[in-house]
Amino acid sequence: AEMEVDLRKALQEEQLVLYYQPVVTANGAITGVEALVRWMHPVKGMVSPGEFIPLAEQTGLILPLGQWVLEAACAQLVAWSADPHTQRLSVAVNVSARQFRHPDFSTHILDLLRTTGANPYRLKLELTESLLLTDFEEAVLKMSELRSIGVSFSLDDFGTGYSSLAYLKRLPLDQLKIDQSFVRDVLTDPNDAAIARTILSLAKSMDLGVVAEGVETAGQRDFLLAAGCHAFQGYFFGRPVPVEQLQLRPL
Ligand code: G
Ligand code: G
Ligand code: MN
Ligand code: NA
Repeated sequence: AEMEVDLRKALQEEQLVLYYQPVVTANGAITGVEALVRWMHPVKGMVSPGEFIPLAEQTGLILPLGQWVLEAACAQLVAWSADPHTQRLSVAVNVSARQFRHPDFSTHILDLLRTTGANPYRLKLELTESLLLTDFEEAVLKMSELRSIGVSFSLDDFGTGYSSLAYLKRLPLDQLKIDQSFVRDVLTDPNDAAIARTILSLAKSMDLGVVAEGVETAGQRDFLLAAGCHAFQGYFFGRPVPVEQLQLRPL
């Protein structure tokens, strides 16, 4: 309860910050970023979203919090649009279940894009399998509406949920994100290697993009590249950092 009061205050007093983790090609050139929210608590220091997102979901604070994240991400897109070196960067935003299920979710995003002037083609929304499986038809409608104006969708933590291929086929998705739990031991665990290859071939046959998450070594990158992966995210390429610390030029 104390943390709930604190989080409410954090929203009012602008204690939240967006960190950005680069999404890169095999040679390390940045193509976009994933926005990852951080709470700069006046006493506790930096609090991880793993700690406060679940609380925000329970209390409903995820609605204003999620809106704040989307606003900040759109403002960043607008800032980047002025410079030829950065104007093609995309920003991926994690969307929580309660946020996505809100009846006005699509309307809020449309309004936000209109008022900020952010390019919808640069905004990617990350959804999880479990979020999509409840109210499947409703989810498809919302996604289609936003996709028709250029917003794209990624399925986050892919492989850890329960979605069947029949569902996957019907979702208006652009991209799968291979969960980091399969990447971690991809060089030593034959099962993880098989899962990574399967996701890549599935994505190819369904004409979906793929980002491998949690890439920490050149060896993992090389394996995934040989298996047909062309987009990567992970500490090997860059940790989540404040925008001023992003390395925006190709490595
Ligand atoms: O950023 P890590 O850096 O610790 O993120 C931990 C978890 O918090 C991840 O599952 C990530 O998807 C989630 N997360 C990070 N930022 C956001 C956000 O802005 N909104 C939501 N809903 N989840 C987020
Ligand atoms: O659930 P989602 O995939 O949105 O969350 C991504 C999480 O993974 C964040 O907490 C982020 O900080 C973390 N992360 C990003 N790159 C790496 C990595 O290379 N290794 C590990 N262990 N975690 C990572
Ligand atoms: Mn994510
Ligand atoms: Na993920």
